[in-house]
Amino acid sequence: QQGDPVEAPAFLAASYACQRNTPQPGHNTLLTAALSVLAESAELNGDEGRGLAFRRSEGLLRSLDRRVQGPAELRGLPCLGDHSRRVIQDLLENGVSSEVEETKSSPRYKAMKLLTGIFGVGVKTAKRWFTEGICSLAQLETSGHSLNAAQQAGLKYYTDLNQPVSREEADAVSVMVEGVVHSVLPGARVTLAGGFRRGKMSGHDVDFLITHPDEGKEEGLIHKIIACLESRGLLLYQQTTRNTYRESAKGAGRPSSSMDRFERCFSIFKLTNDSSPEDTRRAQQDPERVRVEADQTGSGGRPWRAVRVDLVVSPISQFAFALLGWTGSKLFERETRRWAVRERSMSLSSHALYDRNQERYLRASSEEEIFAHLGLEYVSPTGRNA
Ligand code: DGT
Ligand code: MG
Repeated sequence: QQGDPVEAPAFLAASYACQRNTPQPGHNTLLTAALSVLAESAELNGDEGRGLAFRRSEGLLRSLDRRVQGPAELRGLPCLGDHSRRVIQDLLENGVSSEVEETKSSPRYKAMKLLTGIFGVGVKTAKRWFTEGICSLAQLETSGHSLNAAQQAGLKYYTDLNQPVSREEADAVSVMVEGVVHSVLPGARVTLAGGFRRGKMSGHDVDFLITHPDEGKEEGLIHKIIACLESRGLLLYQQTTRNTYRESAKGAGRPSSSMDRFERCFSIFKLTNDSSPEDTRRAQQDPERVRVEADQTGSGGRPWRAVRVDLVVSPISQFAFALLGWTGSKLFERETRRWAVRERSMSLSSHALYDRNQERYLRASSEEEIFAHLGLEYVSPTGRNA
């Protein structure tokens, strides 16, 4: 019943996810789905360390190029802690893990998942509500809590936003975003990032990076994009943040301290049901048609759905770092930054790479150059599904 021990190839012995190629969806989806539940449960409890341990185990199993059939095959593999190994063994021997099943059916896990599934609600807020006995959307609505604008939109479009975005829908949104960006700044470049750049067939949102080959031209661009999207009736919600990133003489500081500093817009798009990429392209040439369709907001059988979209604007000089940082996966990003600090004494962010030994920033105009600076073999986006 137990398979032969596998002679682990060198890349499998690698303990950082950024040293491995991790295609999608992997050969061990039963195991990775189970570990993902335990990771999520720990994260929802605010136990980051425990969550990360399960995520690392999950990432390692995702990278294996064959299906694990017995515990003996796990010998010599890094990243698998005792707890993860016990769960895997259970799954391999019984086809199910009682711990995972109990977690999935626990009222706390179910309520926390539901509440954090509301756009704009983080773990802290959900925890507070759960402690007050709120376990459903109906209870939240009658609780008398005042919700901020993001949470109100999250509640209003809850069903849509918890329905995965398909590849085709992402392509339709891409055409919309490209049309708008090019109309407000010719020559600007729009790049699909996030899970879709990694080749995923569905996602929880659509992530875009926007830049212009002439440094400085991108300043203030997000506001023009938003104004144009709004005039075409394509936005249901948006919140914009300014670019607050500045290089400091002391370097990038802590690896995570310079995140989130780009001009950025968290938004909810109104995507019409017939928005195939081709239709959307045609509609771009006739914005009035899109506006009229988008106005048909009847609640019964409405001809559109809400889709979460993140727009991030980067100066061209930081673009390679932004692209690496916004392509993910989250574990791949975390591991790349951990590798940089621990193995190279460098600070990596979505803006820059700082070499602490040389006390200087290392420039890069492509992801390949960043991997080279870090002394890592290049991993293509489709291999970053850790
Ligand atoms: P999804 O959307 O659930 O299918 O999966 P992803 O991988 O697209 O995840 P998402 O959209 O949450 O984030 C995409 C990548 O962007 C993620 O791997 C890391 C990065 N990212 C997300 N949020 C932030 C942020 O607030 N700051 C920075 N710097 N990066 C972020
Ligand atoms: Mg995404």
